[in-house]
Amino acid sequence: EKHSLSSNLSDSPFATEGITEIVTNQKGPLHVEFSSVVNLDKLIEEGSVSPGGRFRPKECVSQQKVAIIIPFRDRELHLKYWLYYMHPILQRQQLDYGVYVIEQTGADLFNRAKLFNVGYAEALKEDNYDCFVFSDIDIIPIDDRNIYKCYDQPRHLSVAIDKFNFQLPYPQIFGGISALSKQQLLKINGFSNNYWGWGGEDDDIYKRLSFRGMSISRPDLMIGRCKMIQHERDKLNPPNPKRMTQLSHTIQMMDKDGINSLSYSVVSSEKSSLYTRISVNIGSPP
Ligand code: UDH
Repeated sequence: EKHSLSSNLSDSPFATEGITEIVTNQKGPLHVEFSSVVNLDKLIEEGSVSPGGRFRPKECVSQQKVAIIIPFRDRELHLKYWLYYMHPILQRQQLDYGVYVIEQTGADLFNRAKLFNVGYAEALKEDNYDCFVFSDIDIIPIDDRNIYKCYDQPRHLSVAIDKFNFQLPYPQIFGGISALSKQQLLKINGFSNNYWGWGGEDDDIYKRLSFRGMSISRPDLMIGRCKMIQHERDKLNPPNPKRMTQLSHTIQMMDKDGINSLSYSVVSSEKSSLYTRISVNIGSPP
């Protein structure tokens, strides 16, 4: 039996309460490691992923169309691991999905949240996605029951990372991997475009969500286990010294800083066999 069965006939794709999902393709805990170099040839030859990193299950119709958005610059090796491990997991989860790597060009400070907004806007130009998973390139779930889809409430997926001893570092944390429906994103005007450098942007997202009356949904600490690829801090992503001050103004800023103020230009867009790479100019910090 390969189909995903529901015990309840709710017509909302985000209604999860009271629904038992039986997805027998899933395996539970997985082996994931980053010590040997991975080869993507087999995955490409297999042909299950369509150009641009699109997939939809043959056995059923997925409830949601999911765009996976990855903020990116100069992490080619991490991208290989991500594709190698994630495509098989996402396929077993029977998702209808597309993978968008949003690459910041130039040598300005990195801006993770603005790249998320760009990914949202660009994915919607391509298809009518109703769920957006925002993922760092260097975090892989090690249990495939951690589903990359949207829920009634914004979802935090990377809850138990090896780097943090498989614990949640603090209850409001919303960094790493998260999933928001189009509706949830529109309620908060997307994300801030103004966090240049490392830190703060994820807490800003949490504040936006809670100011709009939403709460965080999470898998438990076993299903939510993830591994992170160890790396040094990127030169162009030093801690943002303004982040604390910025975070004290989220409530005043959120209606004018976000999807409605987003400005960028696409430098190039390329559909390769396992993902779509969109390189963008997102401007410079003030
Ligand atoms: N990212 C890039 N390129 C960059 C910076 C960030 O692609 O130059 C993306 C990537 O998807 C990454 C995400 O943004 O997963 C988050 O950035 P990060 O991995 O640098 O953030 P994290 O908090 O690490 O995971 C901070 C540096 C830790 C240094 C530890 C030194 N021992």
